Amino acid sequence: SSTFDVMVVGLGAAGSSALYHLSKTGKKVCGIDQFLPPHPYGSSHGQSRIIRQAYHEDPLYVPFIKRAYVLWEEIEKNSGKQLFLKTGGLMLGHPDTGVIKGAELSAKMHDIPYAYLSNQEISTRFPAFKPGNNVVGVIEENAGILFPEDCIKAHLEVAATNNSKILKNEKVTTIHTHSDVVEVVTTQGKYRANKVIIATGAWISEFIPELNLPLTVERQVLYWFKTNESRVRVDNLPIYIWEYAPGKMFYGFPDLGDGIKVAHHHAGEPTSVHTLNRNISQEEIDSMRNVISTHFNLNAAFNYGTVCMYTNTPDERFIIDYHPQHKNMIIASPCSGHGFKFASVTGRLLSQLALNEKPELDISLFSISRFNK
Ligand code: PYC
Repeated sequence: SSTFDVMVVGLGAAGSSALYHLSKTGKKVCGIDQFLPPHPYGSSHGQSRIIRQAYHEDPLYVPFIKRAYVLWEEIEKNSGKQLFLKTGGLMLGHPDTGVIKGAELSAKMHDIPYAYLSNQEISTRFPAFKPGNNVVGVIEENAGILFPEDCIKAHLEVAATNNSKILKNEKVTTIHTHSDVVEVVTTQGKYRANKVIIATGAWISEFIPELNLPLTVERQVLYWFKTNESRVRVDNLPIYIWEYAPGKMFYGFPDLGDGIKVAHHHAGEPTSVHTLNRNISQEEIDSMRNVISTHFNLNAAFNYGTVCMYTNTPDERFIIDYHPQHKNMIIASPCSGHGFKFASVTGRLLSQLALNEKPELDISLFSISRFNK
C-alpha cells in the first residue's frame, strides 16, 4: 500500500484537531481510533469543557489560549457548527488562593478583561452561589463552554471533506519506527507513514513504554444535578472553578438541559485504562450532593453521572514534542485535566512538528526533556 505523509493515532481532542490542520495542507493523511470518535471511553466526553483566558495555573499558557480561541472560531466557521458558548468565568476562593491570585496575575500580565468580586458582589450577581465568609471572585467575561463531542466531530468532518482517510473501530497494536518510515500495525492491517502522531490520551504509555514517562491516570466522575431554578440557567450562571481549600477544587457549568454539571478537579483515584471503574457509588453521589448544598443556594437532585480519565504529568503541563530517539514520531497529550480548551492549537502545533515546520508558539514548556532534569 502507499505511504501516508502523516498518520494520527487517537482521534480525541488533540488527534482530531491535528488531523484537521494536516488535512488543510493537502498532504496525504490518515487518522485512526480504536473506537468510534467522539466516544465516551477516554477524556473528551460529557457535553462541556471550560475555556478561559485568565489562566490561574500560569501566565505562560495565555499565548496558547489566545491562539486557541482564534482556531476554535476558525473550525466553527469551517464546520458550520457552534462549538463555543460564552458564559463568562468565575474563579472563587479565599483572596490568597492559587485560582484567585493566579487568575489575576494572568489577566494583568496579558490585558485580559476581568473584575475582582467581593463576597457580596458574588451573591448579588450570581444568587445560585453561597460564598462563605472571605470568599472572593475573579470574573472574566470571555470564558465559556466548549462542546467537546461537537468539537471532535467538527474537526473530523472537515478533515474528511479535505480527503483525509479516517479509520474507526481499528486498534493500533504496534508501531515500528525505522529511519525512513513508520509502520503502523492494527487489528485489521498494516500502514506506512513518514510521520506518526501519537495522541492516545490515557493509552499513551502503551505506545512509548521505553520512555518510562512519569504519567499517572486518574479517575474523574462528572455529575449532573437537576433543578428547575432559573438561577442556574446559562444567562445567570458562568462556568466556575472554586478552590475551597488550598489546592482543592471543584468546578462546574450552568444548566444546558440535564441540570448543572459539577466535578472535582483531581483528587480522583489512580487508575489505568484496563482497571478504570466506570460505576459511580452512592457514597460518591452523596458526597457531591454535600458539596452542592454547602456551596449553592439550590434544591437539586442527582440526575446522572459519567466517568472519565485525566492523564497527568507531575507538573501538570502537557507533552507536545518529538520522541527523543525517533524524530518521525510526535507525542501529544497528556492533558493533566486542563487540556481540552487548547486542543485547537495543540493540533496545529502537532501538525507543524509533523511537517518539520517551526511551531508557531514556543513549546519548550511541553518538552519531554524536562522530565530528565
Ligand atoms: O481546564 O478549566 C479547566 C478545568 C477545570 C476543571 C477541570 N478542567
